Amino acid sequence: MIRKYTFGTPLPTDAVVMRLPVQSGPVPYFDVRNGEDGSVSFSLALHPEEVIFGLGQAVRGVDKRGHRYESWNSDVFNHTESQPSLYGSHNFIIFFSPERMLGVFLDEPGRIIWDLGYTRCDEAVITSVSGCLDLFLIEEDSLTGIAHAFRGLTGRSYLPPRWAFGYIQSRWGYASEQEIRTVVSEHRKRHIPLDAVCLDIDYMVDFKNFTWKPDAFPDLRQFQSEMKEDHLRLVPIIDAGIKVEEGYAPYDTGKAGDFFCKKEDGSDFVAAVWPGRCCFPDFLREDARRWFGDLYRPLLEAGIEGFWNDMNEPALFYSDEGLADAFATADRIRAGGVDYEETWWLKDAFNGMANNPEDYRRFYHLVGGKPVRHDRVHNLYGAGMTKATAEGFRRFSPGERLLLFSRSSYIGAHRDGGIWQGDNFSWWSHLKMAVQMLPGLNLCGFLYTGCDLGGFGCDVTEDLLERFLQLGVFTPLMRNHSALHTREQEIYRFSSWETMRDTVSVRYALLPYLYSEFMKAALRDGMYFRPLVFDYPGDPRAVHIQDQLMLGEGCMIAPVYEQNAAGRYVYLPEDMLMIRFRSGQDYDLVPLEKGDHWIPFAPGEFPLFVKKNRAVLLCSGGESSELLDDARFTVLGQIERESVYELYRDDGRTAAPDLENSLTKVVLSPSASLQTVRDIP
Ligand code: MIG
Repeated sequence: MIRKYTFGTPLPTDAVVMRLPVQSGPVPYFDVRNGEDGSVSFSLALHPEEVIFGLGQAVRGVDKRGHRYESWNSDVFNHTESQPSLYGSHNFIIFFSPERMLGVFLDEPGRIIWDLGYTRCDEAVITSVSGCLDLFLIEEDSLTGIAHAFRGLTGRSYLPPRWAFGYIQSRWGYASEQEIRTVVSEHRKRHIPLDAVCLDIDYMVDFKNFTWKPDAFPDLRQFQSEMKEDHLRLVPIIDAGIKVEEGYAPYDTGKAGDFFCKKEDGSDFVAAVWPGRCCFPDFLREDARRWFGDLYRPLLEAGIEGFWNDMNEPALFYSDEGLADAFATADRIRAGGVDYEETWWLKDAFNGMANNPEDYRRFYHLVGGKPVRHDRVHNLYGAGMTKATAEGFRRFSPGERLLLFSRSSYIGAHRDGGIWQGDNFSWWSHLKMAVQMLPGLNLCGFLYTGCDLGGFGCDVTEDLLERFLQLGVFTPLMRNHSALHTREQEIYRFSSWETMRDTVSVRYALLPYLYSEFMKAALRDGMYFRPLVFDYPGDPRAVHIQDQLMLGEGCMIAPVYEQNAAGRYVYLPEDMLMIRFRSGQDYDLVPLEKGDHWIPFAPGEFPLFVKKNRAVLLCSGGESSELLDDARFTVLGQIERESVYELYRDDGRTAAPDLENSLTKVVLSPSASLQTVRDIP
């Protein structure tokens, strides 16, 4: 059951696809308080055993209780435990205690504060700063039921093409066709599977969107078509800002259509990002989205089938006004004399220029023809860009799925694209963080996601990359990405590249199976990754497990995320079969009993656990997703009673998949052996 309550005059967000009557009368569960500042807060006493799931892209554990978060899309290059916000606003949580099971969604694009047992450990207080919102309360008789109902409310998750489940190599700094050919050949000659290479901002002319360097990429269409013959795709980046430069078509056409965000005086808002001074498309306007979406055309016509959208919080290095303010502060200090305290102000004046809250109050969007100040709708900006891109894709190739993943997002954008988890570091703690963020993202509809494997910032070590890859084997987006000036982290750079290659080979052996699990989850409004308690609601141990996740219908993962760990503890909520992988062909099959186990995992080893009477399907592998044989499988499982596995297969690209007709029922018969080879035509 979903109930809707409205406070103030909420602005449209397009998050919800279901029409519901607005309830009158008091909101159950919560004490509602109107703040003197115009805010509205909802408070609720927490049961001692209550856990809180959700919030999507946020730091800390699977259970969000015990901290204060803010929904305020931010370009934060340092995901410490104290970060209140990351790049997306995913305002959905589930309260779960012996006494209650309640889903809560706040549909409001301004700032939301989530005090989840922070100020008082026994109370949750959720505040909409604007005082406006649609509040949705979801009650079902299971956690999965709530998750499913929420997806019904907000719509089906984005479906990427099947090749997007292949291994993707990326790095900020790849500057030419030549460099990319080298990256590819270094993979191919070692038989490290690879499906795509990302182009970061270095492919553009002066970081200008929709341009590419003529010397470095003389014939992009030809290059992409050669790559495609080798079953590879190029995935270029697009940033939110459009460089202010007359004669540059995206600027000229944007200006002609008046599609940029405006200041109060009606002039275009300008702030610097990578290309220098930029204007910002008003993605909240349909006509601006149409214009922007069509800008992808030349790249699509060159054969590009995937993009990543960046800097769309939007990230701002500084505005004209912000820079002027900083200089004014510097001049004032110089005139007044510098002492130790002034040097702090001086530093703050310049360090505080990026993503400055002042700047988000300097510009306006047109919503229904009326100007709305940016900070009122801040959290929608990235979602608007995703929408513009997806709409453009649909106009260009209506029948096909293209790859799109964005940095910034809001619920609703999960229908149009995936997201990556943002600028993590090459830290062991960030490997754990990536694991813990996944179920929240799935709960909020973002199924196609993954972190920068190896870590984006800082220098990776071999063992860390290997353990990151072991997680990446299971995340729908499996991308190795790193920042300029950090240690190069392509697999082939390392002495243990063979081990890493074997790890990637597990992904390819599992690819048809993981794709099948993903597609069923997406098409049935389910979750691909879940906290354990979603499957074992009555198990008091399962509810507190923070570092293992259920995957698909029948599996569980338990990544190793500590340096030099020779293994780890794993809690099995029921008897399971452990597949301890070394490669797609090399693994141990170990039936284990419900309970706690310490299990050794040598550096190149990692597990997948399978419930009884469920199966995992391995294909014979290959170096590209397009070269896998998905008609012949090794079926792994502990089958004690006749069961059925539904294998989802389609052409991997149709925009309108037909679930029922894409399923093959694989009958699993009771058997003493844990693996059988099956032809599944
Ligand atoms: O300010 O395009 O999160 O993945 O490599 C940094 C360069 C801009 C941030 C993205 C990252 C990307 C980088 N970008």
